[in-house]
Formats: sequence, C-alpha cells, structure tokens
Amino acid sequence: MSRDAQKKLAAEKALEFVEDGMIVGVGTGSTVAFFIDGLAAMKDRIEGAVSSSEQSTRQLQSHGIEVLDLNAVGPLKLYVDGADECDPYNRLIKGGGAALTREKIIAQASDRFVCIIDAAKQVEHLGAFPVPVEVVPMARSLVARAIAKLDGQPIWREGVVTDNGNWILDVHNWRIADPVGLEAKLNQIPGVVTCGLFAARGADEVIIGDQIRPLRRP
Ligand code: ABF
Repeated sequence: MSRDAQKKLAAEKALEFVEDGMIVGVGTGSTVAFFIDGLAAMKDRIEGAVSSSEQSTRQLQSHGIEVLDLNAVGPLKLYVDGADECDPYNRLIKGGGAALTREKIIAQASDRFVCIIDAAKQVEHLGAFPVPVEVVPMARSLVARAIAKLDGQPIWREGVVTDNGNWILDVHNWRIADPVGLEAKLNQIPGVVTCGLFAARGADEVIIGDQIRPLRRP
C-alpha cells in the first residue's frame, strides 16, 4: 500500500473518535489534510475545530468548518495530528511542518491525542529525523551553542518563519536514549519556544494504517 493510501486510511480511522457536538483539535501536515477532508463530510455533526496552523485553518475554513479560539473553548476532548517519527511508546518527533508550538499547545489542552501516521514513521529509537526546535530569532545562536553542548548538530531552517514569528533549528544526529529527559533539558534553554520531542506528553493512541495502537509505558 502506498504511503498516501496508508495516511488516508489512518485519517479515516481517526474519524471514529469524533463524537457529535465535539470541538476537534486539528494538527498539521499531509496526513491531517486527509483527516480534515473526512471531517468536512461530517461538519454538521461537530461544533467546530481548534487549528494548529494557518495552513490547517485555511483548509478547515475552505470546507466551511468553524475554527475556534482555544481560549474560548478549551480544554478539548480530542486532538488528531500527524508526526515525523513515532517510537514503540507513542513518543513522537513532530515539527517537520514547522507547526510544533501550536500542536504541542493543543495536545496539552486535549484529553485524548490520537496520532495518525504511515508505517514509515515508526522507529525503535527517536532521532533519525532531525528534531525541530522553535526559537526566538534573537536567541538562534545562543540556543545552537547550547544544543551543541548536548551533542546535537543544529541546522538553521533558513527562510522558514513559524506562524508565531519564530525560527526553527533542526537538530541532526542525536542518539536519543531518554526522550523525556532531553525534552526537559531543551525546554530549559532560554530562547527555546518549543522542541519537537512529544515525549512527556506523547500520543494516547497511534493509528498506523487501519491499526489502532494504545499507549504503552517504557
Ligand atoms: C505534523 O505532522 C508535524 O508535526 C509533522 O511534521 C507532520 C507530519 O507530516 P505528514 O503527515 O505530512 O507526514 O503534525
């Protein structure tokens, strides 16, 4: 099965978690784009969505789905989003689409985070995909030096400005033995807005194709 077919299958399976009257947290990326298309078919049964990016907002609104302010409607029952990597414990690397900050906010605000991926995203250990780190522009070099001291190789994603007006460093060649610990270390560096390790709060369920995998603790 092609990767797009797997993404579409996972996105359609995630629709089973959507209940009547829900306000659905919606992530970003090509897999989520299939989910939004599916949501459109049931838009009269939901109250609206909270979006993690301008990109998803445009797609939601193009389908006539109301996009709501998290401050006005949180906490949410359900958040559906993709990922760049997923380990056996539903810990993720996210942010390839530069939407990691709002994604992590909505994931934190949601009772249930359902991650939809194709099989190629599954890894034993996180880190083959460079870890995105959103930084305040003035702190780009400061954060890069701090990451180098943590044995990471930070590369500025030049030309990319996030929806929040920040920049992205992608950290390559990290052997991540302790995703939760590294996430905490990154969060403590002044100038870091969000890191793309979703380990302290990973996904509650991961849908790979048409298989739903519940959370397992290490
Ligand atoms: C988004 O999903 C991002 O965090 C991540 O980069 C992306 C994966 O994109 P795709 O579904 O297109 O593979 O949530």
